This record gives sequence, C-alpha cells and structure tokens, in this order.
Amino acid sequence: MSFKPAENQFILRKTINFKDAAFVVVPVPYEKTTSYGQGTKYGPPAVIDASYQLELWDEETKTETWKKGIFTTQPVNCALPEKKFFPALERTVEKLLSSTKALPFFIGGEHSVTQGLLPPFIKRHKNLSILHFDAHADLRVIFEGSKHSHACAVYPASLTNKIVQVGIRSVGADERQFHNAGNVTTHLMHENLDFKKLERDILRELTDTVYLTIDVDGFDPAVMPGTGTPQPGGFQWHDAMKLFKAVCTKKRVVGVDVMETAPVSGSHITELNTAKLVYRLMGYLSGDK
Ligand SMILES: [Mn+2]
Repeated sequence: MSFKPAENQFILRKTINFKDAAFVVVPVPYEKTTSYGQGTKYGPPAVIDASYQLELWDEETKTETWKKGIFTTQPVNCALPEKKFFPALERTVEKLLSSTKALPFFIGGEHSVTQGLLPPFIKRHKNLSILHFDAHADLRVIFEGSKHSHACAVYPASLTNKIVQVGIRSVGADERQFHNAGNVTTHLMHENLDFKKLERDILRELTDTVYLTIDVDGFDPAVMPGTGTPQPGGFQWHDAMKLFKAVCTKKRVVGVDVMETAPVSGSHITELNTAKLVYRLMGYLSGDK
C-alpha cells in the first residue's frame, strides 16, 4: 500500500513517488493536553511552509538531501477522541513501516504523540533504545488526568526500553523517582555542559538501533521560542547538531520525531529552525556509515 501525498510537500512542492522516497514526513497535528502555551497543532503545516525558505543545498552537510527523495504524507487524522487516537496512530505507523523502507520523520503536534509512534518500532527492532532530547523528563505516569499527556511522553516506553535523556532541566516531584532509574539515563543539562563528554556518554549508553525523539524545547528558547512549555538554559544550535550528527552517523536511526513546535504570531523563527533541523538530520542520515 502507499500513503497519499500531502498537498504541501516538505522542502519541495513537487510530489515524488512514495516508493522512491528515502524519507517519509508524516505530519501529526495532535493537540489535546497542552498545559501552558497552546498551538502545537499548527506546528506541522508551519514547518512545511517554512521548509520552502531553506536552501536545497545544506551548507553543513554539503548535500542536496532532497535528491534522496522526500515524500510528505497527508496529516494523520487527529480529530479522534484521545482513547481512539492512540491505537489508530499505532496502526497507521505499523502500516507505514510495512509499506516502505524509507526513514520516517513525524512532525508534531504535542509530545504525547510519541506514545503512539513508539510501539510499532519497539515491536520491530530488538533492543531499540531511545534518545530523548527535551527540557522535560516527560516521565509522569499521569498528568492532569491523562496518561496520554505531553508530560508522560516517554513513561510507557521507559518500562521496556533503554531511554537516554539530554537537555533535561525540569523534573517534577512526581516523576523524579523515574529519572536515572530503571531503563532511564538522564543527563541533566546543568551537569552536562562538557558536550564532548556528553557525546561519548550517550554513544556508550545507547544501543546500536536508535529512535530519536526531539522536543524542540530541548533547545534554548533563543533558538526555539515558539513552544508550549519553555525552560531557560537549553542547547544552542551547534552544540545540539554535533550530538545529533554523532548519533545519526554512528548508530542505526530507524525513526525520528520532532515535536512541540508552536508557531508564534509575527515570528517565523521556530518553524524555520524546526524545518532546518529536520532537513539537517536527513542530511546526517543520508551519509554512508
Ligand atoms: Mn518538553
């Protein structure tokens, strides 16, 4: 089976054949549990619109990554009630993984979406580990009445899979027992400002097969101002790129999600930077290992 192309394709307006894609972009504009700033549901279309402002030649990777083939699907239906949405999302991801060898990039949407994305990857890949880039630990069992809250994004996966967290500078009293415990290794931001050491540590802690989940609030708010729950003191652009490059070139990355872009009226910074991040990661993932 194949997926229907979106009207607006990431980076290029021209639609390629689904079967020719090296990367599949899946917009997931889901927003139900945002607890502070709102607007993540507007993230995916804003990121795709912003992608047209990027140069096709990436000045760092020195490649025209679009030539590898990027196919953007129509957005996932996010109008379902919470209880139905997550099983439906899992089925969609399962179908996607059975239909293509292309590497999926999911664009959110609030971070709880990751709970619906991960199970098919966990089923398929033995010993999958998760690199979790975020300001927040997202390890709550339940938050404001929902297990599918953005504040619980990686808790279910932490019960079965290795999770390595970076950028973390906000941990709640009700989740602190889960950070640096069980399957979770948490690199608190202020304790890990030696980024060369951090890179060595995460490469050692991750298994060979990695899923990368990125909350844009892992970056400093100067880099990503448009996000629901910002925290001061996050990653600067180049420090984060070095870490991502190391992981993308030294591990087998099987899936990526980039979540929590919430456009700010009158400013395009966050969606443009998110689009650049997505294109850059595709560039890192295009090289030979
Ligand atoms: Mn976060």
